[in-house]
Amino acid sequence: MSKRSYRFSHAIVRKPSSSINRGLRAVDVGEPDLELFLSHHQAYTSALRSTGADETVLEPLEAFPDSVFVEDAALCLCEGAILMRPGAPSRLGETVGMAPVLEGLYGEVQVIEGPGFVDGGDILVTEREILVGQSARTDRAGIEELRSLVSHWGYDLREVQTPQGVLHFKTDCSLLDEETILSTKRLADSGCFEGYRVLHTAPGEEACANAIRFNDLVLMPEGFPKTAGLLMDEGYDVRLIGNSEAAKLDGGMSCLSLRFTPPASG
Ligand code: CIR
Repeated sequence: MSKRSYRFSHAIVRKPSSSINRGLRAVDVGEPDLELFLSHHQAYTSALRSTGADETVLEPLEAFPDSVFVEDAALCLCEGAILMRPGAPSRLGETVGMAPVLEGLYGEVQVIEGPGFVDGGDILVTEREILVGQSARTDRAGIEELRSLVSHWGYDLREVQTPQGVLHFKTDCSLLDEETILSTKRLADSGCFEGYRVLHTAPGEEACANAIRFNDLVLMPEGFPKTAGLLMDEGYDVRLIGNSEAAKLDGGMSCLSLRFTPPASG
């Protein structure tokens, strides 16, 4: 098996900007501290780089307070990249800054043109399929447009439901390897992971479901010892990354990067 769903040669990240205090959030639990966010971001990018991956670090975009969450602007597969159409009006323009970066790595880039919307955070790519959660940000029209693009590359796309009140599908789950998903119980109970091995986040630790498998590492947010212990016991090489400031804006590990292996010709 190729392990293309978690073995990557590249990552793209964008530094948080000083406008981060205007970032979107479901519940206001206080302003994110830029200095602390930057130091967490540095720990995150070093962990990705430590696996041998090439990293593109983009400069902050003041006009887009949520642009540090680069994952929502694109879907990057081995065969090609697709610019998303983010469902929050304040984030729609983030794809403009991402287009030239992806064109540099992939050559031609596909685009979700609309009228539908898709946020990258609602897309979970596994070894066998692409799951896309309908959510407040991702609608059926967007999912259908995405389906038609990825089907040209031979991918099966399965529409699933992001739980009510949860920002993105991947807020509640992560891929750990070709057969294993880390998920909150509330999401797994929907039955969407039938056929996969599911590890549940520990009760009360639902906020750490958004982890990432990146090459040999699993990056997960600091402060969730029971779930971290479970993953270590299962043999995963876990790196704990401070996430308190991104969490104030409903962000976790996956949101902070695009992870992929572009075609050699890109
Ligand atoms: C937003 O509401 O769009 C940002 N504050 C958080 C985005 C998190 N992204 C993700 O889960 N992929």
